[in-house]
Order: sequence, then structure tokens, then C-alpha cells
Amino acid sequence: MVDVDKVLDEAGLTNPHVREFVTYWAGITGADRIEVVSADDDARLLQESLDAGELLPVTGGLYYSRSYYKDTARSEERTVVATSDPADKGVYNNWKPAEETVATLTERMTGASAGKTMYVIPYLMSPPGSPLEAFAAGVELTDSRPVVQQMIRMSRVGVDYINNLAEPASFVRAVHVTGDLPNLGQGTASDQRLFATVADQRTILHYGSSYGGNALLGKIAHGLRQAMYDGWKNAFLGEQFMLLGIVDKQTGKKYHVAGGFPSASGKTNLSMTLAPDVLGDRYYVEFYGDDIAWLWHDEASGKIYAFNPEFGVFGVAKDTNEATNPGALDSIQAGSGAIFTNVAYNEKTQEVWWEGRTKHHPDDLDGWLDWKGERIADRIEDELKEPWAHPNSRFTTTLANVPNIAEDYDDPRGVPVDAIIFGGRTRDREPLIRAITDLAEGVYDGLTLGAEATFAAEGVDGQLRYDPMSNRPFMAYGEGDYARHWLDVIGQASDQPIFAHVNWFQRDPEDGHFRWPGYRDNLRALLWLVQFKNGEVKGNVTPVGVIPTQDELNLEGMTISQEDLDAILTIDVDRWKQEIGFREEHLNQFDRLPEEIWEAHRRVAAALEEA
Ligand code: OXD
Ligand code: MN
Repeated sequence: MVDVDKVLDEAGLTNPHVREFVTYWAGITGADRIEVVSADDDARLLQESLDAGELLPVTGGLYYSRSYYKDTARSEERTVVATSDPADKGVYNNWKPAEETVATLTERMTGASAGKTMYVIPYLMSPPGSPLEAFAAGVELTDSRPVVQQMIRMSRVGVDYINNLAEPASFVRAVHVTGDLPNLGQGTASDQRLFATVADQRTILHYGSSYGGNALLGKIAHGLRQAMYDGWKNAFLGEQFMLLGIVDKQTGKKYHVAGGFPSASGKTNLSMTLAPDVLGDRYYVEFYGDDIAWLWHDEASGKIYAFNPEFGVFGVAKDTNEATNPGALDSIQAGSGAIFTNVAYNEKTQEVWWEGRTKHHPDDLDGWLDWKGERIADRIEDELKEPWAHPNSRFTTTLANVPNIAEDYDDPRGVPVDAIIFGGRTRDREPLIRAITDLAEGVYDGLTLGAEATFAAEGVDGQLRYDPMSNRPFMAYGEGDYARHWLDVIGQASDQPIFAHVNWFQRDPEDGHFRWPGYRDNLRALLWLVQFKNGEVKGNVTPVGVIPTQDELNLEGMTISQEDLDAILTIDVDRWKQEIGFREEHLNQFDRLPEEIWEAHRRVAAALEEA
């Protein structure tokens, strides 16, 4: 038996509630050793992992790891939210009773860390001193050293964050046990994996993975699911949103835009975007966060404020390159300490590569291994087309490595939010941008956010896979209550953010080309939005929001055909009417959907009928 008290004493971990939690789970998981970690341990832990072969060196002082080949992404079917109130069941949250969920996980975790070290990671998911700090402290116990290295990049880690809590018992209790990965029956009827946020106990129990959101519990389980539930009870919102700032150097004004995008809709690229070169003299874009924002009403100013609770970026590597996201590439340069997971690795040159990093893969195959560690040069004919990197391969780097990180990203007061945008991936119907000035219509727009099914087989042609506010996989309670909560939180503000829906992905049905160049040019749509909010432009009023006139959109220095511009700045009324029918079915699934949302839906539907 480990002498837990001795270890905690030596680490200076004094919070009695944390000590009790660690002692309890040390007994259950049966770990051989316990180690309390802080960010200062990073270099030592990296060296230990290099020595153990868990990490491989990447040129420039960077790192490479592979996860088990059946453990490469979040598993939505195996993820549940548990509480003791059945009324918390929603359509998307996979609700389960708390008691039985805790019992199942306790059983699976019993003795499951035998022979291993259990790391104690005290962390904070907020800038220190923020008004939401009471909801941001957590302690993750994990039996995986690579998880510690990821958590050190993704959150603020150290005992001081939990020793000095105003409410010493108020921290999220997070337990991660990897399990015997080759014997968990992943994807079969006897799948042993289970990832539970026991929201009303502020406890997270994840068993059966060591990858990403399944294992870095500060990020998705706490930063999103638990935060969403805590926010419901405590008047804030925890959302899968990026957050950026736009500085107008001419007027000295600064605008902050938060936004939700379903996966593969360009959220990370947008969050790190730079101004197009021709507009660079006037505008500067600042990065705050690529994945999570917590929002609340600031009474003093009457505005909605936000911060990014994370400390790093866990970005999708695929298609990250100089054109799509130069800031991301800068943030993973030599000296950044970045960790790559499941990309391709060259064991001779210690380089990494992923699909879309360059147009073609390296010509010289010598030394290259794919994400499973298999030699590319040995591939047989049938395997040649397989990707070198896993499509969900990632880079992990701290926020401060992003070159255009905002100066005040760590400010505990957060920043005022001027606009909330939702953006899907839609090949037709959705214009470049439509501004929504009514709160209920804005929330309605978020609830009906979606992306087109990636394969025709996944859904009806032209029908979205709805992803409310881009939180479908992270929903902690019922969608109707969630809509009510959104109306209440934003509704408190006397100076509310404007809403907007954006779409960078319209295509020409004839030849399939994207009608809008995207990437840095996306800033042009956001500039129009802040001008519209300021009353500097009027736009065209349509049944689904206000869209820019062609003159209002700043197109300086870019080329776009008249036909493409016409298409992205008009509304296809027939397609919209079809969409309204799909939305009705989608919204009908939700219990207790506020009447304001139904009224918004009927208003938009009626306006389309009249159009
Ligand atoms: C996600 C992530 O899974 O950000 O959404 O990692
Ligand atoms: Mn995400």
C-alpha cells in the first residue's frame, strides 16, 4: 500500500478534501505509486517518457506519441452524463442514473491501475482570479504519464490552484483509468469503456482510453460537460466556442467575437486567423481560444463577458498548413514544446508529417512510419492510398505559443463579447453571413445549427446533422432547459451581443468550387457584422436575418466572380422552406422548449412563406 499522506505532505498538498479524494481513489484503483505533479515537472516527465519510449523526439525539442490504434477519438456512444434526477435526460446527453453509473465505474476501476503510477494533477480551467474560478478548479487522477504532459499544456497545473480555494471542497473530482486497451472490446457489444460526467456530484469517471477528450478530463469533460451543468445552476454558459478579438487600428476600438462550429467547419482556423494582407494596415486579429468559452453576464457593464478556460490548443493536424493556418504552424515550431499525436513520424530524421501539411507527402519514404508505426516503404499496392496520419491526429501546444495571442488572454475579468456567431458547413442555402438582432431568433439559430452529413448514407440529401450550439456531444442536460438558460443568461444583459450565422462553404453545383475563398478572407464577413452592429451599414433584411449588400462587404484586394457573390449574398427561399420542415422535426424532440423559441421558429417560417 502506498503511504498516500506521506506523498501528499511531501508535495505540499494541504486541501483536506482533495486529500480525502486522492486517498479514496488510490485505494480503489490500486496504483503502486502516487505522484503529485505541477507544471514545473514537465521537463522531467518528458524525459521519463522519452526514456520509456512513450514519447519519441521530434526535431526542435518537440515530441511525438502514438495512441493505441483502437483509441484515436472521443467515443460518443460510450460517453454519458449521469445525475440523480431523471428530468436531466435530454436527447443528446445519454443520461444515466448517477448511482448505478458510479457503481459500474468503481467496479471497472477497481485494481485497474495496479503496477502503475497514479498521477495527481491539480488544475484550473480559468485564468486565476476570474469570477468563475469557483467552477474551474479540479483534480485529475490519471494512470497515464502522457496524459499529464497533455494536461500541463491544456490547463494551469499546480497544487496552489487547489490548496487555496475559497471553498476548499469545491473542485471537480476527475478520475481517469486507462484500462487494458487491447482487451476492452472497443466497438463490440461487450465494450468495457465508459466515460461519465456525474454532473450533480461534480465527479468525472473515465475508463478505457488514453486519448484526447476521453482522457484529458479538464478539457471536454470539465471544461464543457461539467461547466455546462454548473453554468445551468449558476448563471453562466460553458460552450464549445472559439474566441477572437478584432482590433481596428484606425479607431482604436476592439471587438470580441465568440462562435460555435460543428467539427470540420473550420473553427480552429478561424480562431487563429490573420487579417487579409490588404487589410492588415487597419485590422489586427487576436487569438483567445480555439475550442471553449465560458460566458456570463457582467453586472457592472451590462455586457456578456467571456474567457477561454483552457491554457493550450489541442488542434486537429489534418490540413493545417501555411495557407489554412499559419498561426498554428508557428505555435508548434522548434522550442514550443509541442506534442504531436498520431501523425506520421520519420524515425531517422525525427520529422513529422500529416495529410494537408504539404500538397504531396515527402518523396523520400526512407524512415517514415505511419500513425500506427508501420513503415510506409513497406506498404503493398492496396495500402498506398491509406493516410499516413490518422484523420484525428493532433498537436498540443500552449496558448502563449500562438503568435497573435491576445495580450489580455489571461485577464481574469475576461473580455466583453460583441458578437456570437454560429457556422455550419452548408453547400447551398446558407449565405456568407446573416445577422440576427433578436435574442430568441439568435438562440433558435444556435439550436438549429448543423453541418451537412459527410456521406450521403448518413442522412437525407441537403439535411443537416443538427448540432445545437455545436454542443451536441457535450450536452449535459435537456435541450429545452438549455434553450431557456441561454435566453436567461444573455437576456440579463442590457448591452447584448449581436448573433450571426456564417457559412464559408457554399459551392457551385456545376463544378463544385467553393464560392468564397475562406480562411483569412472570412474576416471580411466579421468586419461587416461589427459595422452592422455599430449602425454603420444597413444590409438587406431577409426572412432569416440581415445580409450584407454587395457594396457593404469590403472586397478590397480579393477576386470573386459576380455569380459567386450573388449566390452567397442571397437567400434561396425554396431551400429555406424545406429547411424549416427539418427544423420543426428537430425541435419537436426537445422537452420544455421555451415558447419564445417556437415563436421565433414560426416568425421565420411565416416570413419565408411571404417572401
Ligand atoms: C473535440 C476537441 O473533441 O476539441 O471537440 O478535442
Ligand atoms: Mn472541440
